[in-house]
Amino acid sequence: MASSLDAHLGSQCGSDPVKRQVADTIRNLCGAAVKLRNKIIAGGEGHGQAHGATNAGGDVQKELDVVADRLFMEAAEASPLAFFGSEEQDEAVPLKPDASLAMAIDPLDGSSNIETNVSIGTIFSILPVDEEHRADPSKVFRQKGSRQLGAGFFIYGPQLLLVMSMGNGTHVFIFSPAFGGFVEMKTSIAIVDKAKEFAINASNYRQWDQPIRSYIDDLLAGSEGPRERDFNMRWVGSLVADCYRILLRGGIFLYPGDGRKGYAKGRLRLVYEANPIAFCVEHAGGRATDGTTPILDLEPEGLHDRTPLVFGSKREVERVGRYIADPSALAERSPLFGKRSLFRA
Ligand code: AFP
Repeated sequence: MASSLDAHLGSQCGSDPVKRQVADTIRNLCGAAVKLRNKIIAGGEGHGQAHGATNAGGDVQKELDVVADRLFMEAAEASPLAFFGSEEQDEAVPLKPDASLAMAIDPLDGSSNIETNVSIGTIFSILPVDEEHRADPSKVFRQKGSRQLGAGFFIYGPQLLLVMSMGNGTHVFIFSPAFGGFVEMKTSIAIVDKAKEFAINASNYRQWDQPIRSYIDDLLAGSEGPRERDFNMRWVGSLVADCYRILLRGGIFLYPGDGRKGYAKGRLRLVYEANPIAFCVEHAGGRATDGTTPILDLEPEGLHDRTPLVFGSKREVERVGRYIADPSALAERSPLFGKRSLFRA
């Protein structure tokens, strides 16, 4: 019989008091996720409608964004957290002054997909709080992702799933109404090294820098191009769903910076999107970078900082880094590259 999330969390913590607090926080998040899932299943005309406000990042808030933010804020208030930072709120909210954890969250990722009944999710990142953060709270969410103590995401899709890591493998749990909680579905996921699929919003092609265009051109050229094999493309447009697919069957996801106003560092948020995704991907043996630098090594400038994001199968992510860092070396490497320009106009 599959073991419960509770048993798994217990095995991850031992007698470590901080890990126990991380586990308690994740338990509370699960309660909020089940409530949100029930609201999504119940439907409602208004869920996908604009709420009439924009969030800190300038995105139009949907009714369900606001519901999700309230549910996860309540879960945060019940948890051993000193600070709560949400995509839907301008500033970090102080909670229990003496607590030793902080949490950043995207309460509803993929909200532009709500009315189309496509998978959506919640992404969370749990960080330590030290004396320096109490002295200057503006530093709490400027910690590198490598300092995360736990991170993961829920997917509200055909199944309610939790993908999470506390730094010891990446694991998947499914909500079982019959059991009344989450049970283990996959332990210690290992992302395959060789990618067959790529995910990118190709409508931005003309806005990308040349190395990204060249990389995608070479994937599209398939067996007739320098890669000498065909690739498939999948793009859900919900980061959680694209990430879960890549965890299960490999591939690469790219949201690079582009030439649109405000998109120099892409669309995705470092603290509550890229960092937790990178934590789960790296602990599953994959890679996550901003093109060249590991995501988990980046120092956020603030809660709502953006970053280009490339993640997935290790070899493929590293290859993108070579296109960016030294395209001339790639042009010399393959005889096929020699016959054609790497940077086509
Ligand atoms: P929304 O939550 O506003 O729908 O944004 C979803 C998201 O942050 C992420 O889940 C997708 O990968 C990405 O945006 C898609 O953005 P574009 O459709 O603008 O390329």
